[in-house]
Amino acid sequence: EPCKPVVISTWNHGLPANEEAWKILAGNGYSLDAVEAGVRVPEADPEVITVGYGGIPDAKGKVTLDACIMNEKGDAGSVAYLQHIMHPVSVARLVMEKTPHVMLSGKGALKFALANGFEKEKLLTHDMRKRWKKWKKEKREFSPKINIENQLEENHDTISMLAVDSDGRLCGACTTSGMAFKMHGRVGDSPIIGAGLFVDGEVGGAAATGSGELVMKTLGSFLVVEFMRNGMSPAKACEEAVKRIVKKVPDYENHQIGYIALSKSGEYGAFSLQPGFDYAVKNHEFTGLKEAEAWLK
Ligand code: SD4
Repeated sequence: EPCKPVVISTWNHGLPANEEAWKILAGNGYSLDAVEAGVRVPEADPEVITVGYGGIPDAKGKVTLDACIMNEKGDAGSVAYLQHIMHPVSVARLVMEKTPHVMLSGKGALKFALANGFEKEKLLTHDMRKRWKKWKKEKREFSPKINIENQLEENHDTISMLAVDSDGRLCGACTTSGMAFKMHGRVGDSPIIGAGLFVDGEVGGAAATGSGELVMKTLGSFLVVEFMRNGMSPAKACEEAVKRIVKKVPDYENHQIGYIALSKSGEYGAFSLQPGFDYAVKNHEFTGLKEAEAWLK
């Protein structure tokens, strides 16, 4: 029997995020509150340069954020190309709870956030502004790079989080500043329901990190959940979704993709394209990082 409650999230910034989520899960709270509280940790942390405040800007030096959230009933909310707001995941939650829509973008999303009490903040840190200036001087071409440790253009550090609470409710959230120095206006997979995140409370949830375009073209998270629906384990479902990319995308070797998945019962797993994809897990039996198996060795 898998252990509940449980929370899993992408990369090592998932460790402190899981701890925050756990405070809610351990008190028999709602997994939706847990995933929101969890991913707000890296959103507010300037050291995490691929999410929220302190995120890497786009080619024009603007920090533009993508995020979404989904609950066990299939309700979803999302924001894309949102500027000046530190916690896009919380705006996404309000889109889900307070509007008849799923997704708001750009200026409209900002207006909605401000109308709901969010503060306008400066998200581009001094440090990131300097690095962006340096990037601009050196090269103007956008070129995604796979994960190389401690490299600024670490292009895959979205936080995606999935949790099952003690009542068996499965929810997920995803938030990112997107690809480093992306084209101005570019939106990735992270706010796209079914791509960066998908939850079916009767089956399981899945979420992605890595080159968003590849995830979008294969509707990766939805695909993982469908594989689980058809009987695959979370890890196997993630592997099959990575293999779909390998089959469909000719230059897949230049990219990293990581999927995490969690079943309704609390079984979890992950798989990545390149080696080196860590994900953070917390339940009553285990707290720590696991390295996903990878397609390329
Ligand atoms: C995106 N999937 O925007 C995200 C990138 C990522 O840090 O994982 N970034 O394509």
